[in-house]
Amino acid sequence: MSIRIAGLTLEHPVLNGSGTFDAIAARRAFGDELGERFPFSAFVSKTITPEPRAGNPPPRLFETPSGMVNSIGLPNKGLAGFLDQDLPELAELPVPLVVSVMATDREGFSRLVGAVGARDEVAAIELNVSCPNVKSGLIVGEQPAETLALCEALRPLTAKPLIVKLTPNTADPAAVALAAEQGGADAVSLINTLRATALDPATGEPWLGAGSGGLSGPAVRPLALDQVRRVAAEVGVPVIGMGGIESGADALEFLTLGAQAVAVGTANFRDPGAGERVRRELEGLRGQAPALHLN
Ligand code: RRO
Repeated sequence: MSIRIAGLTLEHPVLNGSGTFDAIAARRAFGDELGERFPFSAFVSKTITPEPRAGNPPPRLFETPSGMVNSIGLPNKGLAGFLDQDLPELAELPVPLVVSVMATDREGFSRLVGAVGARDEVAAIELNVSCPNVKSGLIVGEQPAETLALCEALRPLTAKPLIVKLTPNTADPAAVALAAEQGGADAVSLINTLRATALDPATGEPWLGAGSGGLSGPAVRPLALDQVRRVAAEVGVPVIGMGGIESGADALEFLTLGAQAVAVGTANFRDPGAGERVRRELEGLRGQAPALHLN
């Protein structure tokens, strides 16, 4: 049974977290098979910026108990490169396309939303106001007033649904979510990664080339669940919940606490079939028990 979220019709509630599944590489590897059995009900792109970026210096990943710290730093082709090279390929996916965008100022965000929102191939735009790995990446999403002002500025630029990706690195995520809703967001998604540091055990120096990064994976799931619960209790717009989901049972917990959809992120790196498995397991569990909402 399909669901409607923020103007999107989704065949099931499992999406991918931005930047955790390379659909273009997967298409090359799996060909038509991927088209026939795409694991997610919508595809969320890796975040793009107005200009190309090389990303952060290596190393960019550190494995932790039950998690991972990343400091990728938003490598991407920039707006023009994305529209020319990636969009035609992503448009062939059999599910709605959500393009994630981020800029360091309002003008950059406006350029992105104007250009991406003008493309028929794009179903919705996710505003990434929560990247921990670039200077200024978190300034907007940590503060309700900044989030409100950004959403109010961008809302008139497109009729496409706007999803605001929230950070857990803030005292009151529900206040930021409410600000996004007030500014015209159609949905919120959370959580992005938790600001984190890892040291090289051999030297005691920072392991990551950029010095610090963002923690994801099962280690963050209880915190993500709590933030989703708090946000879903406050906002009227749909909530897309994520943070360490590895199974259908994990996904069901987010739905139980008020999320309308979920995203699989870090699990995709270890198992490209994780999304498909989570969806299957979730379907099985939902067949067994009545829906329960505890927010
Ligand atoms: O590219 C990254 O380093 C990155 C991004 Br844009 C983000 O939103 N969250 C994250 O953990 N890493």
